[in-house]
Amino acid sequence: MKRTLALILTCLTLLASPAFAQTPMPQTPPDVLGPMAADAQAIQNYKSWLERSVVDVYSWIATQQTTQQALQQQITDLKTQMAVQSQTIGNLQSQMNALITPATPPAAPIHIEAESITIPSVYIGSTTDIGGGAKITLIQGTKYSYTFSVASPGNYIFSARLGSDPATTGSTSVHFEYPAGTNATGPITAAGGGTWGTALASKAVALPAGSVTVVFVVDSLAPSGNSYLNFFEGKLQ
Ligand SMILES: [Ca+2]
Repeated sequence: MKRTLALILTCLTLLASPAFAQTPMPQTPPDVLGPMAADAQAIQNYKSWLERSVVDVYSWIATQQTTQQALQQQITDLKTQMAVQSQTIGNLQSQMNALITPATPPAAPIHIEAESITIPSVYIGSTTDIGGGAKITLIQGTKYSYTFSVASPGNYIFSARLGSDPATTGSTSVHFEYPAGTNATGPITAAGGGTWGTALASKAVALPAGSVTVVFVVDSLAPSGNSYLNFFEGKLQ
């Protein structure tokens, strides 16, 4: 407190001194901040611009994130649709394949040439019937035994390719036994008169896969000439 009072007295004494009274007082204080005002305003403007820019950048980022999420959702939806479409195409392809390609190809028919027999001894002659090759001359009451391999088991309809001399009349009747001793087909009949024809059995024969022996039996022959067998076949039902 004493020091403050002493400072005040010193100042009053100085103001009252003749030297101080002779010193002219400046009318206005020097403007030391004026030249910096423009720079300060420029800095303030720059700061405001930076702040707006930061806000704009954040807003742009938020917009981009929203757009990215929407695009991501669209991609997910498209993938789901593609999976459904792919499944549909797969199903249609399977249906088309099933229509184009049978699940199981039809079994090849059994085809046995008559002249391939070894027992009993038969008379073999050439023929101009389909397939060319040879035929055997049939003898009434004879049983011709054929052993062959069956690839596909099932019920087979047998047929016999029968022919005769032109002078024959009436008809020829045969049947197949399987197993031996059992009439498996019923009568198979062909007309005489010199023509060749394929006579079908009316009853199917159940054959297993593997080696089987079928007996061809001549029940009756057309009179007045020879009758022949070119081949016989079995077709899977
Ligand atoms: Ca033949």
